[in-house]
Amino acid sequence: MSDAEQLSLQLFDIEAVKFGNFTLKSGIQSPIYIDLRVIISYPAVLRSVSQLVNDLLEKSNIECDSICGVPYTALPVASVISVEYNRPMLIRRKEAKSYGTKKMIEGIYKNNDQCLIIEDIVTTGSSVIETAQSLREHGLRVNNAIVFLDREQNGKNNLEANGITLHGRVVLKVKYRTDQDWDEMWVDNNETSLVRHVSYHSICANKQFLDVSSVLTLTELLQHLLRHKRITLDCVNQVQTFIKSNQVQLNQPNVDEKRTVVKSNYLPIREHIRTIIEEKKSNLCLSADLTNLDEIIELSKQVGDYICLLKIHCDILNDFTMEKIRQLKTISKEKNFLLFEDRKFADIGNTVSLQYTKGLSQICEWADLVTVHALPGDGILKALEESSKEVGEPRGCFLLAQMSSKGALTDEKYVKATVQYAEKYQNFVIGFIAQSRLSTSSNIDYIHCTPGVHINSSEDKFGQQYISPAEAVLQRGADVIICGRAILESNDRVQTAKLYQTEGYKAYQQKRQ
Ligand code: BMP
Repeated sequence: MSDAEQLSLQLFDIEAVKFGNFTLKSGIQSPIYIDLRVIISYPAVLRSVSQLVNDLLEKSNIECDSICGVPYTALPVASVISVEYNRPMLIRRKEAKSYGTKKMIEGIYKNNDQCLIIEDIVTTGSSVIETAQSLREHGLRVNNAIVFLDREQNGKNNLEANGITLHGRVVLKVKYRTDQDWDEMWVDNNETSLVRHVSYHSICANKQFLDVSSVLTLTELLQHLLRHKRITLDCVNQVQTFIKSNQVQLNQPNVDEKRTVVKSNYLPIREHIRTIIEEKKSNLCLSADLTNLDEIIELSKQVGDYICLLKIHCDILNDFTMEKIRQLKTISKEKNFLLFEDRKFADIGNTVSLQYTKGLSQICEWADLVTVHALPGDGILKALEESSKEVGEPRGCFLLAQMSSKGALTDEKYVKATVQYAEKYQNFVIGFIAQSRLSTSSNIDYIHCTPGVHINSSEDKFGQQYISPAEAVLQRGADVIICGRAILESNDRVQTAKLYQTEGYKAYQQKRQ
């Protein structure tokens, strides 16, 4: 007898699968009732379920850095797999905590880690879809899910209709360059010839597929039970008729909604920065105000481990090319920091949207974060947010609320209005460039970045005003310290970056206690 067969009998014996006449939550009368939650009371059964899920994982040659069980029943299954087979686990909360870090994902992960979803039963597929979306929004790659039992009630089709799941078929949303512009399309793996014309970078950014495999289908379960005379043929026919006439349809999104699913990623970028800060013990943003991109690339390799953000001004670079900026982006992913273009947008919406997406630097293509002035009114945020939806990665901005330079016109009234704009566009505005902690009316944990940080200087000749890392964090309430010349003009950039990392993070920890 196969393991799956044996387990099917056990599930029947412990009444995880029952036959008769049941009224479901929806009011529908059903000849079958499946409740896998009971398996936690039968450790041997829980172990067998977990073992079969893990066997399938190994057989399918799926590589993953972590597994994530969908609450609740799949949680213990994932826990057993984690312990028995030494696979690190993540938990996706159903709701964010209302206190502390407001984390949605518990456990340790890095940007681009591969995570496998584990689910006990798939009926509509909605929990798997939701979990995949949420994990992806946190920077994880989710390409596979293993389900213990497929109820065959249209789950697979629903998953497929949501544009993120196809059995054994890969679907890519690719961006490709035409003569004048960028365009995009969906292709699948029998159209891979098209992919040759597409930049590798874009494919990576937009790859959104999920392959779902199940250990057992309902048909197989019924056959096992019939073979071992636990149920009659009549019962099998009744259940199959019921399943056929009760196919569930999830709302099918249109193409535009599909794209929104892929890209509704803004809020997590805030959390992403917090995670990087904790993981790398660094709240240091290096302001790499150098005029040579090659030099920045080299520097980022040397100091990448000690920073959470790398800020540049792309308009001062004399060797800017998209190829080089992509190299920097790759390093940012490897070293786990975000790329921050300090563009300080300050024009009308239409113009900033062009400045953000077009021109030589195509900022939106590569900059995780940008800076924006509130001066022109909130149309600027609307324009940037809309443009940012054209890429398949999370994008966000910092609003400049206060400046570090002497004589800045950012008075109290201005700051208040800036905060109101942030609240209105809270998915895109992830925080502020500020010199103090700003009071907001929502409980969003906006990230406050403070520039003008230097241990050995108090001012430069153009009115830049400096404070120490401790003062920035503990007295002014900064989350992130922005340091430029303090590091760039030092004798040893790497050692100095480490020093600012240590000083900044020590204060950050002290502040959050
Ligand atoms: P430095 O640490 O070398 O003074 O550089 C500070 C960096 O932060 C510069 O890139 C500057 O454009 C930026 N910045 C600032 O100094 N003050 C502000 O109020 C806002 C900024 O973006």
